[in-house]
This record gives sequence, structure tokens and C-alpha cells, in this order.
Amino acid sequence: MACQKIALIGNQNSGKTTLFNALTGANQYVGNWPGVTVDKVVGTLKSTDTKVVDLPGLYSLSPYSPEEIVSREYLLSGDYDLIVNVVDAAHLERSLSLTAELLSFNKNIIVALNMMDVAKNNHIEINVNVLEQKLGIKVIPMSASTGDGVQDLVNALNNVPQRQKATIYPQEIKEAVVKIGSYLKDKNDFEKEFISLCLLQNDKVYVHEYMTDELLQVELVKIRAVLEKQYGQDMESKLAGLRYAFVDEAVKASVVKAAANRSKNF
Ligand code: GDP
Ligand code: K
Ligand code: MG
Repeated sequence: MACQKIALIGNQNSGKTTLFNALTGANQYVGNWPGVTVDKVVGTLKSTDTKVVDLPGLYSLSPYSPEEIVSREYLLSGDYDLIVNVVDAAHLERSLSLTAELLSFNKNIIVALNMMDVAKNNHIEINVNVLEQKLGIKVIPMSASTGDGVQDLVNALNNVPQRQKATIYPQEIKEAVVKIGSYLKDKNDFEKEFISLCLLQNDKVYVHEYMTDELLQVELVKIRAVLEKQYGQDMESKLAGLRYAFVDEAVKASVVKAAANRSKNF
């Protein structure tokens, strides 16, 4: 599948704007501190018609700051056909926690595994094939600031493989998500799983939106009660724990040498 519009999504300082500039030839301001990019910026991938959208950084999809809300709203607009999730290879675990949330959108997604130069200097080796298998999506190692791997990413955009469904949530939660999703008739298919998970964990935004849907409210109370009894935990903690376990496993399996040997000749 070739892409028409690509959304760059990732943590603050993962290198999204640097990558955006490399892809589009733009000259957007880059800075090694959060809050440099505060609104979405649209450019065009060099010598193509493909649009690239740079967005403010976010750490989770339950955002608080206005910039994070810009990115969440954009994700929910659905106005893109590929998410390029810019991941900081030097802070893999932290970065992948957002990836685990992004996987609940039924959209194509690939990982731009950025900052490979920093990871290498920190003696972090990542087995990209294993990481791809664990996440179920394509992973392209690169360094946006040196340009290494940027062309690999461009090539990958022309032929994005169908993603494999990641196994983050057990069967009973998948069933709950489908059940809740059947009430969301006004929502698009790509966002139903995400919104159902939000409702399951009492996300204020959606609980408020569906406050007047009494049938759904009754169903939610029932579903939550059954699951929370089974788990002995509230759903917000349970879902966060499942995502954490998923990321932990992906990192443990793919980071082959994390020990930074202290230099002997200092
Ligand atoms: P954003 O917040 O995700 O948009 O990140 P920026 O593009 O503003 O980059 C944050 C900082 O990381 C800047 O100082 C960039 O020069 C630097 N940076 C971006 N990509 C790389 C990379 O691959 N390697 C290294 N060493 N630095 C990078
Ligand atoms: K930045
Ligand atoms: Mg930026």
C-alpha cells in the first residue's frame, strides 16, 4: 500500500521534527527540549504528493497538556493513512509505552527507530527483526539527524506490510472491547477499539461523551464489575499493566546487549 498522508507520532524529543525536515526539506525549528512543536505542521515528502504531518510530542494517549491534546485529536480525526511512530532507540522502553497504546488504532503503523547513533554509543544493541515480530509492525532503524536510514524509511513507505495483530490484551478483554464497540455506532471502525478501551478504563473524555447513553452505561458497569472481580484490580491499572508487560517482553526479547561497559581508559 502506498501512502497519501503520514502522521509523525512519538514522545517529545524523539526526533519527529528532525525527521520531518529530512523527509520534506522543510526547516522547522528543532530543539532538545519539550514544547518546541506546539501545533501540527504539514509538509510534502520530497518529489512525491505524499503529505507528512509533524505533531507535538506525547507520552500517552491520556494527555493533559494542550499540545498533547492536539496530537490525540489529530489521531482521532483519522485524517492520515499511516502512523509513523518515531521511537527513541536510546529510551526504548519508555517510547514503546506509547506504541502499545497506538496499536489500538486500527490504522497502519510503522516504527521509525530513531537515535540509533545514540543507542550505539550507549552500547545498546537492538535486534530489529525480533522487535518487529513482537510488535507485529515494520521497524526501520535510523538516525534522523545524520540521515542514516532515512531513505530506508522512504522506501518502506511505498510498501507498508499489513500489520499483525499484537497480543496485548487477553480474550475476555477483547470480547469486552467488541461488546462496547457495538454501542459506538457513530464512530469509525479505526477508532472503536481505542475508544472502547478508554471507556473500559473510565477515561473522562469518553465517559462524559456517552453519559446519556443509558444502555451503554449499564453495560459498562456490568463488564467492569465482572473483569475487576476476576482481576482484583481496577481496569485502568489492569490495562496499563498489560501494556507494560507487552512492552517489557518486547524490550527483553529484542535488546541483546544493554550493559554499558564502563570505559577502562578514562
Ligand atoms: P521532536 O521533539 O520529536 O520533534 O524532536 P526534535 O526533532 O526537535 O529533536 C530533538 C533533539 O534530538 C534535537 O536536538 C535533534 O537535533 C536531536 N536528534 C533528532 N534525531 C536525532 C538522531 O537520530 N540522533 C541524534 N544524536 N540526535 C537526534
Ligand atoms: K523537541
Ligand atoms: Mg518537534
